[in-house]
Amino acid sequence: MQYLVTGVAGFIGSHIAQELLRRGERVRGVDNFVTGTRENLKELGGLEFQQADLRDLAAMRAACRGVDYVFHEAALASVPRSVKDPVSTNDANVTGTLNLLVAAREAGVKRVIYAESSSAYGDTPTLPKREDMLPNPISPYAVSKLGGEHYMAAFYRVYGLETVSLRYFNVFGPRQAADSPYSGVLAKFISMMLEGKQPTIFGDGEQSRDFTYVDNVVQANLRACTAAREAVCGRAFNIALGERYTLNQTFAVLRGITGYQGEPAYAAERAGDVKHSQADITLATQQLGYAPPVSFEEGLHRTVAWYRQELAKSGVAAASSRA
Ligand code: UD2
Repeated sequence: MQYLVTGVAGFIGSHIAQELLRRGERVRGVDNFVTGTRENLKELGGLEFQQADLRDLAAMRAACRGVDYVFHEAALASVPRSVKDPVSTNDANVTGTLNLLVAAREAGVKRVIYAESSSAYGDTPTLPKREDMLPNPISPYAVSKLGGEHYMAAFYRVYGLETVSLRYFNVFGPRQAADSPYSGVLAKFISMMLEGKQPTIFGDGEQSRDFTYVDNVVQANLRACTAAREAVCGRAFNIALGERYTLNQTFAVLRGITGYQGEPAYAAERAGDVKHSQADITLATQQLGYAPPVSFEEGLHRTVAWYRQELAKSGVAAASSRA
């Protein structure tokens, strides 16, 4: 089998590619390095890499040639980025996804698995979120990811291209970028706390998230490839832990793991933010055989250990450049 991972130099894409390579599979990856990094590719020995942008249909045609399965992880993620620049988010996430689907269909790809987002649910009061609830996106980012999901379903219905959408809930883990204003909260908090810097909580910290360790998401993707067509294609599945933690609770747990002594700063709530998010993962459990292997705390421990190691490496590099 030949696999294609879009966004392979990004956080989640690099983890999926790494697991496929570990299993001895043939993996091609594309990335435009807008948010992905060359550093992330270093872990991916054996990867066939093409630098390409999803907005370039000809490049997507070249990427899909001879491919059996596509994991579509490339996107401009981040709610605040989309609030600031909705057009770029739409170009990458909606037009980019459409181009990929057109190319995948022409190339006779067997199945496309899509990184959808829990932001599709928006701020509806009902918890946990179930796939049969009406979507209610708030931010341009949420609209763009949901747009991609609708294209996935349409390509299955209209052209018979097999597609599966996985609605990821706040994924975290090693290699998640921590150095951008648009970084995920756990990447930011962990790296700051390890450096003794004070993190800022937007709002009162009582907002909650279903934080999901990246290995759980990798498992879901691999199962989505092999699950029965009639059970999964043209559909969307929540991929999460099925629990929720407030930012205040999470900060307290991280204080224990990182050894950070200070308190968080508090600032105004972020525009487009959802208050509470938690998944019902019954459907993915039943139809994909999804069973998240890593708990929240275990995931935090592994993630902190990774950032600690990175910090030690950069400390060594800084010391040797001074010498
Ligand atoms: C959304 C989606 C998630 C994924 C992600 C990609 C929801 C519920 N989740 O995550 O599935 O698609 O987008 O970007 O829509 N925060 C702080 N301080 C900081 C940074 C963030 O307090 O320095 C808060 C932020 O206001 C929010 C929470 O932490 O309440 C999580 O923010 P995030 O950017 O990590 O992820 P979120 O929930 O927008």
